[in-house]
Amino acid sequence: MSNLPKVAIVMGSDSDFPKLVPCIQILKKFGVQTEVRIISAHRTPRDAEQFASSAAENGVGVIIAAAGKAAHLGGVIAAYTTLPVIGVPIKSSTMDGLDSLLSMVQMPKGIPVATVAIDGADNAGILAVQMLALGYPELTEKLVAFKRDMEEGVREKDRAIAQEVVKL
Ligand code: RP5
Repeated sequence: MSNLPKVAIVMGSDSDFPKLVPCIQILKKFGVQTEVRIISAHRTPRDAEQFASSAAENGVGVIIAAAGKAAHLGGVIAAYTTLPVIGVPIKSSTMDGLDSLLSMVQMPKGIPVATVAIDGADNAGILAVQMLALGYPELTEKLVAFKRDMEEGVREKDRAIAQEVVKL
């Protein structure tokens, strides 16, 4: 999968990083290369423009943008690229992340940001793999195996809970 595009993970602040670890782990599990950056839409807006407008030519296939509070990072990045942008609203100290969620999900028409759940970094990683898989069948095979493992995990829990109920 040497020519597989990278997934860029951009966060507004280093304080967002712990929430993004599951996303990086998922992408690694699928063998997808990542580029992880801290770029702020309001503190380093020129870097946001520079990064987004050159991402495609730098081998990026999907961009994941994570930010909290007035979370316009995904929207600003999406304005400067035709690559798909997935937004991860980060739960900040106030409003439980609803502020971040609405800032991302309520993008005006023309500039979509495919927003996952508040702190839903793992789903952002899976969605990015699904997007790349459209052009890379080897990723589809891995996604099929991933879903099969998940199914097996739930069935195992189903069997285990039946044992617990018997003991009641
Ligand atoms: C946003 O503001 C960042 O994405 C972060 O979630 C939030 C707080 O940033 P810091 O004040 O911790 O740098 O831009």
